[in-house]
Amino acid sequence: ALSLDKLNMCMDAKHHKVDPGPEGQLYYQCAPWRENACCTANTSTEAHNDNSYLYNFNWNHCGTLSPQCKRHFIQDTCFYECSPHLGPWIQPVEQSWRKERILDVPLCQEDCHSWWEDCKHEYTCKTNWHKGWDWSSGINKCPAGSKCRKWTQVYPTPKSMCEQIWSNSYLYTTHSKTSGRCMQLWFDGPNPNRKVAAYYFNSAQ
Ligand code: FOL
Repeated sequence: ALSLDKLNMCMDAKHHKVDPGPEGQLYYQCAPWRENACCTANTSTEAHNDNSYLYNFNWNHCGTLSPQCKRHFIQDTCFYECSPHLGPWIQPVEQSWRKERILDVPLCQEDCHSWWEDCKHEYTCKTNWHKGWDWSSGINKCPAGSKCRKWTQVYPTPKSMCEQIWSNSYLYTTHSKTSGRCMQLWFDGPNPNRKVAAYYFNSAQ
């Protein structure tokens, strides 16, 4: 949709609603977005499923992720699909599956660090999870020549993981969740990210 409100809009991507609005039935980890969301209830439920229809994406491409690690991928999916306050970081992109993406969303340090800490004993075969998979079976598998390696070998630091895993959707920051200067994947209560988006939008004007 033509959006004049950069602080309350949905990106033009695969599953996003045209405009944000209330969604009373958002599932489990996506529930914090229920008052104003870019995701539907169905998308929020699917965000919790392995190999969900959203992208047929297989998180377990190098063995089953621990529940402690997987919850961060679910939260990332909720944030990506549901957030109505990503306007300052939405960019046009020429991809078959979406017309817009997010670039360099400043992520709170605690959320990046806890994600990496909870996943650091897992394995993966790729640094960028957006590109270069073998999709011949319908779900992504490691392409020929990409061996499963320890998470810490692929991502030596939290910053490397948060920035590289989704093609720089996120920018690593040292801002804390109380600063108002970074976006939070994990919150309860009213969405704290609107004020953060307003801060960055206004400082860019
Ligand atoms: N989370 C965040 N924070 N940012 C994102 O951009 C994001 N994107 C996804 C999920 N969570 C996200 C979507 N993930 C493919 C792979 C992963 C994916 C969506 C699509 C895929 O089809 N990759 C193909 C290339 C497709 C193309 O670019 O045309 C491949 O080569 O593996």
